[in-house]
Amino acid sequence: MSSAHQNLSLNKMVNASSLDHFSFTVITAEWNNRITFALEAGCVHTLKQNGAKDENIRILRVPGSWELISAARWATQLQKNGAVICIGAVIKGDTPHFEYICQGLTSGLAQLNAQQDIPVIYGVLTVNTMEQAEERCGGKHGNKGDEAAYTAIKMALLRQELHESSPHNS
Ligand code: RBF
Repeated sequence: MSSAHQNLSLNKMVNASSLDHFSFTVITAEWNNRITFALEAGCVHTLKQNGAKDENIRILRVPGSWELISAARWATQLQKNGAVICIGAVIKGDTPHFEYICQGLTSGLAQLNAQQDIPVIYGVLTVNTMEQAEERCGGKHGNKGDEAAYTAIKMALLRQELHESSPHNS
């Protein structure tokens, strides 16, 4: 599915200071790191470009995408606002391992989103070939790390907006 028709830009939603106090944790899997480090760079660049402060961006590395689940859980336990962004690249090989990792990772991160309050963003490529991965970390399909950052910002702002407008908070 192309992202050409997805609304992943921030338009005029964010003014320079609105991300001042938000914390972002970017967790990157080192497996296929030619891809994942490019995704991470895109993600961090987009966070900063939209006003996230250097000192509020934490970058963690885990061995493979499978480990994103534990690290994301630990990160959400420490954060009061903002978002946790998981970055990985799972590339189909000759064995069923791909399916197991993708399925476990997807349901692990889905559970985290369902069970706690900090948004956990799915910035994981699940592709058939290295070429498809390259096209999505700065190639003809853009950089999905940028898109993960936009999603993180939108969710962090949405959560804050809901908290601020809740009658229980006034
Ligand atoms: N991790 C990834 O992030 N992407 C992969 O494409 C990937 N492929 C794997 C293939 C095999 C056969 C194995 C054993 C592991 C793979 N992993 C991959 C690593 C996995 O996410 C995890 O780090 C290890 O299984 C240790 O828990």
